Amino acid sequence: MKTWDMAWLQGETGDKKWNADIVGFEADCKIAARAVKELGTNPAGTKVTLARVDCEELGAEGFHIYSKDGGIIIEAREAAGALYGAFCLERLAACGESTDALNITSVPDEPLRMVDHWDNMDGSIERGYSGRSFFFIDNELVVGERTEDYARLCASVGINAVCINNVNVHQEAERLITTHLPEVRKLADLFAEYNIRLYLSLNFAAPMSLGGPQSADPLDPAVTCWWKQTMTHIHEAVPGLGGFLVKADSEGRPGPFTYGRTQADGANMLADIVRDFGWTIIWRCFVYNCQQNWRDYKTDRARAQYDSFVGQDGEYHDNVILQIKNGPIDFQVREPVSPLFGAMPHTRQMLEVQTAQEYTGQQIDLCYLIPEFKEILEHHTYCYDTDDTVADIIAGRANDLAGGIVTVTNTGDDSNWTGDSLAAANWYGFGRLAWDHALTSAQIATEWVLQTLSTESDVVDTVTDMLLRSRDIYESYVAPLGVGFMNEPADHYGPNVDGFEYSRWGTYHRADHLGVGPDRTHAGTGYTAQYKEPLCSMYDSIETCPENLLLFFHHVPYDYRMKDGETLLQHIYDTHFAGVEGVRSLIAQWESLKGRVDETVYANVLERLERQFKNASEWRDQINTYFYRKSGIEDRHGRKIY
Ligand code: GCV
Repeated sequence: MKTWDMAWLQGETGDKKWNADIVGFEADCKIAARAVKELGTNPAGTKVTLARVDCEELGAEGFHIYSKDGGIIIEAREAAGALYGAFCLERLAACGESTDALNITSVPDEPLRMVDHWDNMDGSIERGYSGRSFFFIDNELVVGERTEDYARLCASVGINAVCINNVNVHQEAERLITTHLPEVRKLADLFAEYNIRLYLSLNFAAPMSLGGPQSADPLDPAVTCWWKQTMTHIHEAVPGLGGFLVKADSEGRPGPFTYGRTQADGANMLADIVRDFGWTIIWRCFVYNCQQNWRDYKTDRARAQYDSFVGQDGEYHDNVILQIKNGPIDFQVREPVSPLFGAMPHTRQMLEVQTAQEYTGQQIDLCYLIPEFKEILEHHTYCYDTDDTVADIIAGRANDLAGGIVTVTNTGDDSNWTGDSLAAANWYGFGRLAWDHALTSAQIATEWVLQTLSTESDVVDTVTDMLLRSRDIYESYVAPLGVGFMNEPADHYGPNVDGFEYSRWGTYHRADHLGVGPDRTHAGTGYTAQYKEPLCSMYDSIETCPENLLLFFHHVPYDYRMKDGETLLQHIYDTHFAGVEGVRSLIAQWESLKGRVDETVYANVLERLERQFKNASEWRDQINTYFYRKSGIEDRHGRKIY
């Protein structure tokens, strides 16, 4: 399947302008062969030599590209580096860069650059907004042309690990580790040719549902024995697997807490069994009580991950990585960075972000997420004397314990892969940023537009500008200032201000007639104390708390004066009116491109933007009306509030 949006990968071997050859790699090396195929062997093309060199600096995946005598040399220590070098060369050419005087050395910032799918075996996708699964159809794992395109797509941006099934492992998906192993093997082998390790999500209680002991207690010898046998069988069938991803004790999923054991007990039990196979256990930290009582002002969901894990620092074995969501709650458009990053200096940690726009517009509303991902990576944790950022911690620069970075992906079987054609920029951008944290959001956006939509500079500038403005616009019309969760509980799209307020989910805004926001300071739930200084004091004080997180940390009166002198309430009114105007301006920008980009893309994006306009208007009216009715305070500008 070749579609317009894969333009950065298009062109079959014969059409390409390169004439690639390999030197020093084994003749039967499949990854090197992919690199050659990628570039093509057109006798009339520019000569590209993929050469194996023994240069430690390049590591297992890095490459050095340079121009020499009218040709191009791509040097790498391992074939993976040659493949990434080949994709880099293609990208440069597609972006219109001259290849006459190349001299680029590139080594990935993160060792593990992963994509998690929440695909179910019946073909549905949890929080999927771009069609159905292309991995699973009618309870079968399908390895076909689309899968191969996907592997190539991943490799082209440097992704080296993919978990194909939902962390909520139900029904047939449990049997991915038993009856479906032959197809799993086929997929793992295909992925391996693109330097991608395949991961599977596991049900922690699999022994009980797959005919083993009627317990999942990680310290029960019968349970351990069942896992040993099962893992040995899996290894015989699919030796090249990367490992497993586990969601335990979270949102109804079983886990070690049921047996009075710790998360470390659960993770280590599996890790010890798979260590000799070279596999990794990725253990999610998304552990919290989803049966909260809204009347309870002390229990705070934001505290849960830190409280559940931090005490076990140093207990996790070396092939366990803790996968931590970027914020303490759940992928809201604005949350503080989780205080767990850096707080476990003897534990491998990886960052989990969400490219699927569950709470950020569901691939209807435009929301380019790379600026957010960069903010998270650049966040200083103050956990080490060396002033480390989240990026330093997950890459292992802070403590020599490398983890990695993962995104919950936004792809499906829609012909453009991501529903909204512009949402593909998030997918592309995640991969590029995972490889190179120094890239700017603008660089990534521009690269993407050049390779997919147009090389005409005004089109590139317009779409880049739309992408770069989109997150701020989105943020301005949804739940204000980090308070989060004013969305519709059923599908998480659109406003429903009190939708979660009296529920069990622990996501409360606490609005009354005087003010809004949960109190997470020392006087409230005490969450701010989970941060190291100076962050703890900064968040704890309403004076120094960053304004865009004001309502995450503080219960703030409506007449509170913001830094620009406006009241909190007026700020809410103003931003919500402005948000809708922002969407109007996005539409105008896009309409200016009619006839300048592919017609199908044009129509697809316009249709989404029009839906976004309706959504933004609904948010504006519901949020403003809600606070007007609560407070009784008029808009200073006399605009229409219902
Ligand atoms: C896969 C949120 C989502 C769930 C998701 C969960 C998780 O709660 O709404 O659909 O489950 O996060 O990350 O495990």
